[in-house]
Amino acid sequence: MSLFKSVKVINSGKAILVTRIDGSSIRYHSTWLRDNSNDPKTRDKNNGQRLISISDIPVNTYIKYASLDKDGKNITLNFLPKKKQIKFSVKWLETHAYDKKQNNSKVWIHRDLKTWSQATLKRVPIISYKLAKSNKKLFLKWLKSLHCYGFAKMSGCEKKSGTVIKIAKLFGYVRETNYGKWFDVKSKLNAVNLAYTNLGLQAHTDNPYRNPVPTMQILHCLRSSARGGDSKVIDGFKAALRLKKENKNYFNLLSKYCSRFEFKGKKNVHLKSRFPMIELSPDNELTAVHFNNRSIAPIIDVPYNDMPNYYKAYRKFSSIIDDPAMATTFKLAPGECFILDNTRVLHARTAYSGTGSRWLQGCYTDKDGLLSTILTL
Ligand code: NM2
Ligand code: OGA
Ligand code: ZN
Repeated sequence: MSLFKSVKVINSGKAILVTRIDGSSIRYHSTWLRDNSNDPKTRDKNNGQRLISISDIPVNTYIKYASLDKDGKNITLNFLPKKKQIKFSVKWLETHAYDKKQNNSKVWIHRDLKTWSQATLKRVPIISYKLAKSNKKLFLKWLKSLHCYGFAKMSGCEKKSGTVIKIAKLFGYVRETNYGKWFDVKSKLNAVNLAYTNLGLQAHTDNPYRNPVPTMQILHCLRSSARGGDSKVIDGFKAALRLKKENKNYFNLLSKYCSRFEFKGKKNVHLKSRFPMIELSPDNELTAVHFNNRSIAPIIDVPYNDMPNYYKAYRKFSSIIDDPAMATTFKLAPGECFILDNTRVLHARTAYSGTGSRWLQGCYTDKDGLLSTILTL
């Protein structure tokens, strides 16, 4: 961490400019600094939450004096018109720097994430239920890889109904939906959802018809003696980036216009949503993929003139998703489960035969729990 060499007040106190030992410099605004003060009147000492609101900071806040401590580790700022003296550590200022070049025109992926295809995810990160419970270090490593790839496996889980809830509780909270706290994925008569048949399912994200979508899913295997029923997972971010590379216009169409999704259950269930198939944040971070051929509803947010190309883009994206080179394929054995980031990783299954049995149990949970567990372990 480079130390600061000097600090000076600029722009009539509306900002400071600090110069580093290496000669480079960086600026911070007075209102931003005042807002981020860490004194006990600004933030509660007990819980760290902010006690003030933005209206408590005068519009004409400025810095009268700024000085660098002798050891170069802190700077002291004197604010006016509301008199206040605040210290900031140089280290804190460096980690929260915002005066830097930003490239907002590029689609970006958070640096903690790594995209993958069949070739790059040969070795699926895996842990046993027992180790997940008993070995903090290995468990944390596994959680981080789940976060990084949006996918991981667990082995050695109990082959008992309801175990999927125990797995979810290892790192988060179960999201109850109209399908229950957890659900049986089995072939049923008059199935309310095609997942509850023995048909193959094209790679998809679950519940795109629900807003907010469940951000994680767990599928746990209890029986798998039927022929077929293999699982496939695909990195939706990798697929989106491939689409962008192969046809930028198609990528733009799928991120610019919303698709529609809908699910009608038997009783008291009617879910509708509106999401782009490729979701970007305002600064062009790839934030989610919503893709499910079974639940897409009539698309009505694409202007007439763009509709033919929108369909071409949709078709192309679908063919990338179907490309075997994108997918990691495996067959779950009883006692195994996989966990995925449902905003990013798509899953599929091949059809299975009527002889033998196949029984999975699934549940939804959310990424906030996963991230919080990673940060606190
Ligand atoms: N189930 C398994 O999102 C979907 O409709 C896929 C979800 C029924 C909870 C299936
Ligand atoms: C699902 C699903 C896959 C499978 O339940 O959402 O996609 O392998 N199931 O049965
Ligand atoms: Zn599914």
